[in-house]
Amino acid sequence: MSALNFKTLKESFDRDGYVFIPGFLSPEEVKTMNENVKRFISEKIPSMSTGHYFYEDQNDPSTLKQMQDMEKYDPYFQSLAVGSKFEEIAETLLSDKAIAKTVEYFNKPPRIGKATPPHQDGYYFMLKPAHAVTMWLALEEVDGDNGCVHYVKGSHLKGMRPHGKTQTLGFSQGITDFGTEEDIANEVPMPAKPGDLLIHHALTIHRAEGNKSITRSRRAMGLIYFGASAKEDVDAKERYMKQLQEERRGEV
Ligand SMILES: O=C(O)CCC(=O)C(=O)O
Repeated sequence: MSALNFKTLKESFDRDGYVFIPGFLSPEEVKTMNENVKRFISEKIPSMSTGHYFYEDQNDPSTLKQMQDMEKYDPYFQSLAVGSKFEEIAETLLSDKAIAKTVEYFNKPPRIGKATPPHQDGYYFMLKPAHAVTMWLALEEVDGDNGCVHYVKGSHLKGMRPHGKTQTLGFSQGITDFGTEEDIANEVPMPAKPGDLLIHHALTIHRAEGNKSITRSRRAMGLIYFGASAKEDVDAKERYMKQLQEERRGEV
């Protein structure tokens, strides 16, 4: 990757609500990351809290779709989030100290990987203001067939949209009025190669299609950083987590 121009990155992030950095990781770095993901899955899942990992089909471990808080379980993923080049870019885009919140894994297993509902991460974060970024790094080739991310350009400038419950494990909330003319006109698909990095603002609307391929998975890493100056609405968050637990137990 040629040297990044932080000023240009920040300008396009502020304007569009996202940036795309091709080849952010070298093929060697992607190989190391893939090896660590594989190691993590076999070593750590047995000790992870429920709610930190999800399968498309609970009875089939090959359908692992999502993991979160990986940095809490493993030093490799901790070092990815803190004191890293990801953190450096987060600080540039936020113009703030960046607090690493979580390291995630997103897969869409072949054929059964479900769509990611349109949403704004800020709805889940409950921050005032929604001063945070999400990074999404392709671990393999991702395109329209296996479910690339789509961004609605400029949507971060238009505030929070209404969200409601979805049936998608790991993405319990989605925008209820998504699909306006403006959404459709401004939507941009983001195919990516291994090592390419997407970064979006906490208010940027995004979604992904399901995986239509019968042979290819769709694996990616996610990293979330909050701006240190934003305040977490702790009460709202607690209420929301309780609601999720109740939904999971089928109480509501
Ligand atoms: O990987 C996906 O399908 C969506 C990821 C996402 O919504 C996010 O990183 O905020």
